[in-house]
Amino acid sequence: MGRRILHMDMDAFFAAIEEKRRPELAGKPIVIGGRGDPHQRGVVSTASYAARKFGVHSAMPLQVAYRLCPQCIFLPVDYQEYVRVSSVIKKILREFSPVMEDIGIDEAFLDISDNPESSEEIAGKIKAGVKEKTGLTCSIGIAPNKLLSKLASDMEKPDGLTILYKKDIQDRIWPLAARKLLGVGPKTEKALQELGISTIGELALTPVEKLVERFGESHGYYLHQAAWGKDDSPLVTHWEPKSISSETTFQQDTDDLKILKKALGMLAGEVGQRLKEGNYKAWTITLKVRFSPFETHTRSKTLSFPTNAAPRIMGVALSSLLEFEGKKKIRLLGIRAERLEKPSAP
Ligand code: TTP
Ligand code: MG
Repeated sequence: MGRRILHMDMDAFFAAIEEKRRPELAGKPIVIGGRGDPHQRGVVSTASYAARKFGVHSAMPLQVAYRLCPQCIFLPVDYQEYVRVSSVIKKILREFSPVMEDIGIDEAFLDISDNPESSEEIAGKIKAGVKEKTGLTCSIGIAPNKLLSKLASDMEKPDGLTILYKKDIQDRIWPLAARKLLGVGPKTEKALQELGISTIGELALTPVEKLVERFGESHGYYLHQAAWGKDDSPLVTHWEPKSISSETTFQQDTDDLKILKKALGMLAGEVGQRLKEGNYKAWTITLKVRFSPFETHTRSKTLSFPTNAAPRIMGVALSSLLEFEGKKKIRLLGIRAERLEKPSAP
């Protein structure tokens, strides 16, 4: 049957979770961002569809959102809860294929090529499972590759299901704005507009030489291929971490060295343990210190040989801590192991 890639993206994710746990908010214009106070600094994480009607959108300053929609309900970000819901959803997806690329808190690609059920059946079961376990709706796109499936999941939001085949490219993809393509950000969009290109169809019909001249070999060629719906990139199912870290916030801000040392010891133990589990050693140990209320500093030290030993991590972090002149009380401590390497087996 060929390759079948499914892309799932939750609808108004953070806002939908808040609506679900506070039924009195259902259908109301709600905005999630920062500490939930539109008079403080911070940006909009997301807005419910009712709030989007007022022009409120992600990444907009909260104060601007308030000007557009003073009657909107502003709520703080509860990241912990959203991560919990996210993992419930990812677990449901994995029941339909072991090959999943996790690309964000509320979206993922799933390779369903080897699943014997029809695309409609799989999508229907995923939607029902997500609804049952979380009460939320998602939008799903299914297509022969990642590029098209991501476009598809966005086409009938919210609670959408779009199945695209190669033959649909001219009718359904070409009318879309070029910026909808993966890899076309604001900069590329502007450059395309200068070339008189605003839709994916116009991009497809532009000679590839012209694109290569403007964007260079690799990006120019990519844009041409993408506009024709071509993409054979594999799902990335395993990421090597760039760093391993752990942090802790004190119940009460403190400058008591005994308490601080104990916390560092625990953090170093945890980071060391996780390094060992992944068979990593780290060249750089970074200490993070937050003084009350929001003043954060980091201090990195690079070692002469890499380590995953908790006592050594603790020693480096402690020497960094002692470099801070002890005056202010500390709210949070963190240790991050960076520049990881996998020592080859002996
Ligand atoms: P999106 O999937 O981009 O948005 P959404 O799920 O809120 O709405 P849609 O129905 O259009 O998919 O992002 C998922 C979550 O990620 C979103 O609920 C909040 C968070 N987020 C931010 O914190 N900042 C941002 O700039 C964006 C785009 C998202
Ligand atoms: Mg979403």
